[in-house]
Amino acid sequence: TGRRCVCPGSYDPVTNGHVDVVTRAAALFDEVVVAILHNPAKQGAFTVPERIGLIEDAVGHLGNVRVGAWADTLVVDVCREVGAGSMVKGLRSGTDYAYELPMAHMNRHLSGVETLFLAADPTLTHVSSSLVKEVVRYGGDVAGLVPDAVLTALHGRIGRDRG
Ligand code: COD
Repeated sequence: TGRRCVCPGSYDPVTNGHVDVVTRAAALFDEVVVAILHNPAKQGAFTVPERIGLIEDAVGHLGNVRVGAWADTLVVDVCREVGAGSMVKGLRSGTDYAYELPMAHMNRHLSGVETLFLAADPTLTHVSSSLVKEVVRYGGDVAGLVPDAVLTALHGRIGRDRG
């Protein structure tokens, strides 16, 4: 086997910020499981199969990354199922930290799983799935912030031409 971690998230859709975290996690661990989970606070723009396809397209070249989705499941149960002792997440700001810290404590309380935080790439700290969707919805350009396939998918799904 080997050292394995989980990179959990909504990935609706995957951005270059996610790709950066997964790529760096793949350099630190023998295997990375990208886990698409349900965030009860968020309504999805892309279906789970669409999200899986877009992530695989973006990180498939990394030989030690696989992608899965779980419904109605705790992230700690995903970690147990795939045999990961830790999860890796990105931190963009103090707001991320405030959101992530109680989850890290709760997940460690529940199962002992550790949460490791990678400082976001400073060129990508403004990138989030929700902001990217909002910008595209109103005709803005997010090239360079998401993989090319995501750009195409976003335009097909929610984009409009500038009037
Ligand atoms: N740069 C670096 N990191 C980034 C960037 C960026 N530009 N953008 C996002 N990230 C990081 C985020 O900080 C996060 O760590 C990760 O990428 C995923 O981000 P999102 O937005 O896709 O995912 P979230 O925050 O909606 O994911 C929340 C979970 C689905 C992980 C959470 O709700 C969860 O664990 N749900 C399962 C149920 C559960 O176990 N609940 C109890 C938790 S205690």
